[in-house]
Amino acid sequence: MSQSNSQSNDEHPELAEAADQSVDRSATTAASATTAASTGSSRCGYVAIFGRPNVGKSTLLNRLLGQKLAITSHKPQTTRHTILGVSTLDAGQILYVDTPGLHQRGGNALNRYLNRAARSILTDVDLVLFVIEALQFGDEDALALAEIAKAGTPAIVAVNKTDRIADKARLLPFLQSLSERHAFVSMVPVSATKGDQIKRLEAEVLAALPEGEHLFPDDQLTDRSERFLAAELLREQLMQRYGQELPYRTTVEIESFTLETPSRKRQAEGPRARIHALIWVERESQKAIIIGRRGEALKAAASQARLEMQKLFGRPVHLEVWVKVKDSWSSDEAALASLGYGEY
Ligand SMILES: Nc1nc2c(ncn2[C@@H]2O[C@H](COP(=O)(O)OP(=O)(O)OP(=O)(O)O)[C@@H](O)[C@H]2O)c(=O)[nH]1
Ligand SMILES: [Mg+2]
Repeated sequence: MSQSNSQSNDEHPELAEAADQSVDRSATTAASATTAASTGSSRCGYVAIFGRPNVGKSTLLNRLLGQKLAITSHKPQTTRHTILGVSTLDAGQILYVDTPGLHQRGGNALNRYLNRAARSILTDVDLVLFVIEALQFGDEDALALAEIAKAGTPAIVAVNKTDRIADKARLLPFLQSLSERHAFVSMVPVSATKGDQIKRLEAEVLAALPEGEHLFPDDQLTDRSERFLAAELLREQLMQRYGQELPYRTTVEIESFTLETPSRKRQAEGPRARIHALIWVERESQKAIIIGRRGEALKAAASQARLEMQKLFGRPVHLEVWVKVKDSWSSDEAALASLGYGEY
């Protein structure tokens, strides 16, 4: 199934290479990179955003960055790959690493991979931003906290989704019980969707980082390539649009990503990204659902993904999407590796 049938143009390998570079803020619209304080008081460090699935880690990352980078959905286990988000501030640089939610369902190779990816980061960072939901602390939260304690890395807890709590006084005993569970550096109730208390959280995070100069250029947003982000933005549409189980049986691979020289008429828009994406499913029946009646479901998903890509990359995008069946890709380690789920 294809959104359009035009041919790929590989005439400009140098542009294709550029598409593999990490994304910088100058290419985005909502960017607000501020100047660095190069005086001695600058702080810089890595912060893992960690917690059980669905607590709002990726939403919080996007809010802290002031723009959408990580994909989000109401379904657990949306994030499958760690992603770096660089926040450049006057007083330093915060290097956030969003992680897949830590979960109890051990299960198949993909589930094991997700837990390994999340856990392995904890000892490599300066600080953990532990995310939980307001007034909720269940077994999976306890599991995540035990991992933090084991790693011995200092942690700040962000108590998210406070917009759902009408009577904020109820948070006080909850915060008290949290402080008895672990010696957190600080505890900050926030709402990632509303933006409440985000500046306070940012200040607490910055204050907990070591002194140091910026590690990334001030205009850089992430270490991930446009190619990677394109796959993620298409996968986000699958997570958001299709029924409960189906998205977990799919993954996305970018078959080719090239930048085309614009025609003279469109010179001002800059190079256009031409992207061929494959959606892998495990059965023919799943393929039929993804495509939908007369291709309408896939067309809607692809066109929304294309708009999101244009926004993040700051350039025009031409997207073609195909759906293919690859038997049991999510339970086979070799198939996972071939789809970019590397070893940890
Ligand atoms: N009401 C409310 N909902 C929120 C808030 N933050 C996130 N959400 C919602 O919670 C759901 C999960 O958000 P994500 O950011 O994808 O959660 P996550 O922790 O990254 O999930 P995984 O990647 O699966 O581990 C989405 O439907 C968000 O819109 C918040 O502050 N308030
Ligand atoms: Mg996430």
